[in-house]
Amino acid sequence: MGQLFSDTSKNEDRGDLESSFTAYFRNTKKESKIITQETIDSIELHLTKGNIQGANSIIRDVLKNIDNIPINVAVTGEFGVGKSSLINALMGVGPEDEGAAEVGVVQTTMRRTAYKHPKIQTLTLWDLPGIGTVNFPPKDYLEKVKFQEYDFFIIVSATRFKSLELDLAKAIRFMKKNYYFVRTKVDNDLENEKQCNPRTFDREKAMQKIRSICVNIFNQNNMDAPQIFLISNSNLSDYDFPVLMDTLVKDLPAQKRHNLMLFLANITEAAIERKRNSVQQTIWLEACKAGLLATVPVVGILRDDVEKLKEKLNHYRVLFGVDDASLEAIAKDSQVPVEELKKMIKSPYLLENEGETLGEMFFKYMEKFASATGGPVATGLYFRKTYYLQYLFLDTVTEDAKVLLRQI
Ligand SMILES: Nc1nc2c(ncn2[C@@H]2O[C@H](COP(=O)(O)OP(=O)(O)O)[C@@H](O)[C@H]2O)c(=O)[nH]1
Ligand SMILES: [Mg+2]
Repeated sequence: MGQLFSDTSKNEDRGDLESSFTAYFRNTKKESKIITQETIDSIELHLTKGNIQGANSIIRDVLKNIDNIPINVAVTGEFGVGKSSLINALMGVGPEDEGAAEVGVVQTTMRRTAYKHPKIQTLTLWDLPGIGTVNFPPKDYLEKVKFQEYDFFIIVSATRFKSLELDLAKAIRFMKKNYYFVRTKVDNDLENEKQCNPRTFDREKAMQKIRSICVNIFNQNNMDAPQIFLISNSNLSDYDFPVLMDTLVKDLPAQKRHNLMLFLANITEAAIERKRNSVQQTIWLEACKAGLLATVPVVGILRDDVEKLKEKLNHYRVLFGVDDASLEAIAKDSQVPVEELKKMIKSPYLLENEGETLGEMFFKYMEKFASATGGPVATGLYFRKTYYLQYLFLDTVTEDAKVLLRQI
């Protein structure tokens, strides 16, 4: 079970909102926090001083910004290196899905092309023509592609990186932006290696060989080799694609992480967990915001809440790829009928349990929660039931996404 509240055994959480808040974010890993340390500090300071309005208004702004903050990613490389495939992989869409980048087509335009994530409109991936294609010096190239608009660059190659691409990286760093080197099609390299040396083939050694070829280019150009991500767009969970996703999230400023985490594909259990952790922080912040302003505990679940809860559940199902449209797509790809897929998971039926009201569901969940944490949780902290239920929904879609990942 995930950790909605702080771990009470550590005694940091004295049950009041201030210590619960402090403990919750202290127990959240630095690289997965979705708000900056300065923001956490200032909320804590307001709470220490009893300035409820101040704390509340910061949390309200944080929540508003988190959903609206844009992220722009530049993907650059020559034709045929796998840029379009990588863009689709990052968005978690198949090449034939709506909004996907077309794979295997020669770009006829020298202009950049924008791909918007189908579920997260604030996220844009930009397909840029390779620097070798346009043959501009790095500085001019960066100006032409509007470098200042991107959060970071991904420089893609399917063979060796070229000197011009290394110079481009230097220029990007000079402009105080981040870049990542991605070497695609390692599946092909490994396959070739295997065919050439069927008896002595060693996967680790073959990977190491590709890595050192890449690193040598940097050394020859008097540059420290950065981390190079060896990936296959045809097999994302193998090789370095999951490490690439982790690194992108870790390096982004905290306030942008939430959107990036939501958008990254569910290709490993760790990625799904990270998504859960991120959404959980937003539920927690929303609960704190509501808790700060509440004067009287709301014991029941209002009719209004039920509609909002349904919306939340549907939203989480979309985010975790277990909504009806995603199930249809998975069914098509995996040749498993939708009805069979639905039998494996719980979220489609969560609010359809005959005879069980949300109130009953809440009590059952609270019992489970209390027994898992060994006692009453955050006693002084006032949370409305709806937040516990959102947490239950989040748990359910997380589990569903993992079940589907294991099945297909
Ligand atoms: N085996 C293999 N093929 C790939 C990989 N990435 C892309 N391709 C193939 O390489 C060709 C060009 O890919 P595309 O994404 O269109 O490259 P772009 O021109 O850089 O956008 C297509 O036929 C892809 O299917 C990969 O990692 N492994
Ligand atoms: Mg392309």
